[in-house]
Amino acid sequence: MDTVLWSALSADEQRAVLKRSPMVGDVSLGETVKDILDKVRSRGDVALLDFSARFDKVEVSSLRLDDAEIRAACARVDESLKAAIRDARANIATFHSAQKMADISLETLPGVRCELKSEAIDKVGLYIPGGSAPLISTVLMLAVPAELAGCNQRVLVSPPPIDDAIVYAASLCGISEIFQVGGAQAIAALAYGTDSIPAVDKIFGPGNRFVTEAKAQVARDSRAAVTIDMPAGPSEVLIIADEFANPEFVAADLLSQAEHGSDSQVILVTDSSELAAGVSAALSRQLSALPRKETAETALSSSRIIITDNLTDAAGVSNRYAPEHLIIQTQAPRELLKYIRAAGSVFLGAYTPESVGDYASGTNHVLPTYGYSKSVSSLSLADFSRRFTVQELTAEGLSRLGNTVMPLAGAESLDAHKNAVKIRLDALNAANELN
Ligand code: HSO
Ligand code: ZN
Repeated sequence: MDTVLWSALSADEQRAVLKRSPMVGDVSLGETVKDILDKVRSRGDVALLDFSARFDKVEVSSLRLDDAEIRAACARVDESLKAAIRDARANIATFHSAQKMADISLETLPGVRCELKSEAIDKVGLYIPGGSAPLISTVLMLAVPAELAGCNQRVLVSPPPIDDAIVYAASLCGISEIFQVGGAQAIAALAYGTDSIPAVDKIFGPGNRFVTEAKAQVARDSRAAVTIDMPAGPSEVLIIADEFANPEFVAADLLSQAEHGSDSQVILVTDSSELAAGVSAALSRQLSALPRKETAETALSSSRIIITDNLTDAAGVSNRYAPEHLIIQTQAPRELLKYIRAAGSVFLGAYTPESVGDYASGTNHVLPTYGYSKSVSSLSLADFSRRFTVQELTAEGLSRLGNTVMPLAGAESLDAHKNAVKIRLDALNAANELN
């Protein structure tokens, strides 16, 4: 990892150090994905089976897993893994069920009632990546809040051959509609529907650049009327550490992020050059023992260590970068927390590795990347519901509010708006005069 002295950098160099590689794909990615979406829209299930054979090199006879297949998959999962999945699920459920928001109902004026309500999104699609690391934990992060929010139809898609533990985790969360299809074609199926896969209202979950591009394209397509959870880029961690941090712990955390993918973003910000040197040494030692050494090594080669004059500056660097995960391993981590303005999820202290949040502490691991943590929140129960408002006025309420609405409508030259109030107030006055 390159080491740079923050205060010695020019403004341009500081910008360059915190720059991410471009997220959106090139023109050809956009066109390839558009072509896949069009084919699924016109040819449905046939296109899905073709794409699975071509891209995943798997011939599936049926897209949907039937009950017997689900039972058989669950039976193949090791008991100790099942217990860990159940334990993680319990913690995630505890934290997410506490996120239920109370409805609001109040009068802004006598006779003017306003309400804020929230209802579950009816149909949700959950995308679970497959490949070299089948993300069992992502099933829990999506399916637990979807179930708690009360989403009626929860459809899970994952590339074939679908991992047994993914099927177990999904079943544990009450999901029975499991389809073995992945990539951009799976996103197309969720957006437009096919004979076997239902169209959903919102699509959740991480994926490779084809999946990410497909989510972006269907979200822009009014024919689909589907929304997505959040924009997604490669996974990231930024660690702020001081001289009191254990360099072995810091190195282990950097590597746990780096092993996700060769494009993973890993940054260490510290006010201690001794700690920086210690982490560099620990990194090479720990790296050599990792099975995913090559992936991690590539990610580390474009990562950096930034030395700042003090910890407040370190927090400033972190805020500019706006990481997905922020780990603070300093003597007083909570002290720094108050300076943090942008981070998807924060991990405080020596005994809080990112891994706990990735799997089982209870927080959600679907988080904003690519600097979006400045304004996008970590996934929560609220993302599985829609909020809407209700209002109801009595005649008295309208009489009071009319003198506020009518001048505003008049000033906007929207006479029909004004008249919708006036016609009622006139009717009320006429009725009052009769009495
Ligand atoms: N760090 C990933 C989540 C994950 N890690 C899943 C392990 N499994 C993105 O937050
Ligand atoms: Zn992870």
